Amino acid sequence: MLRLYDSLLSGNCWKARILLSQLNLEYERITLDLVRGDTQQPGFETISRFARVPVLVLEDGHPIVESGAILMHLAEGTRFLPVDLYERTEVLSWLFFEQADLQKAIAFPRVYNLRGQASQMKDEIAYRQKDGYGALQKLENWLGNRSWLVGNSYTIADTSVFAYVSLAAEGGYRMDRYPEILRWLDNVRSTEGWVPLIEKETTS
Ligand SMILES: N[C@@H](CCC(=O)N[C@@H](CS)C(=O)NCC(=O)O)C(=O)O
Repeated sequence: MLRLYDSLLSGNCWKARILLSQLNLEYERITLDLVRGDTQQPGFETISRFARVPVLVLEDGHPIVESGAILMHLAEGTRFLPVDLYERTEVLSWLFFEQADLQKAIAFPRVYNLRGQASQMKDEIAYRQKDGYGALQKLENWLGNRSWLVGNSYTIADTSVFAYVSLAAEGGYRMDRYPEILRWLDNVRSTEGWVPLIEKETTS
């Protein structure tokens, strides 16, 4: 069975869980505690060479690190990754843009807020947000009247960019500035098999 090493609040790990759910794939979930330092434990680097989550371990034992690589691997041959070379390349463009321009710009302020370090880290937060607002405006402009980032259907470009952008308010970002982004976030939330960051326990 597939095995996913993740952590509870990580947007990068959430991307993998959304796609695994949308593909209806069963997997074993091992949730690490980052604050306790689980990724730094001896031996974990044999699973994750970068000592980070997410890691997807395939049925043959090969580990895949980096959320974008996990999405690419899982989406191959499915409707979530186009066959057309130009559209596949466009998907990659969004995966790279997300990592370079959006992910840290949102994740760092969010982590400082969640850990109650906002006032201590206010200069760092302002620096990150300056970059983040620039990237969000580019995303807003692109979305214009589009429903999806690439072509006419939902792809892993949307999954990838969705995760942190949907968490940006937790990083102190004023998301009411971006009506097109808010509309597109709802589109992604409406896709079949989408799962929230934290799945509530069901009571029956
Ligand atoms: N570029 C990586 C980033 C992964 C990453 O930053 N993971 C964080 C959690 S979101 C982590 O594991 N940090 C290690 C730690 O805090 O100990 C990806 O997209 O998978």
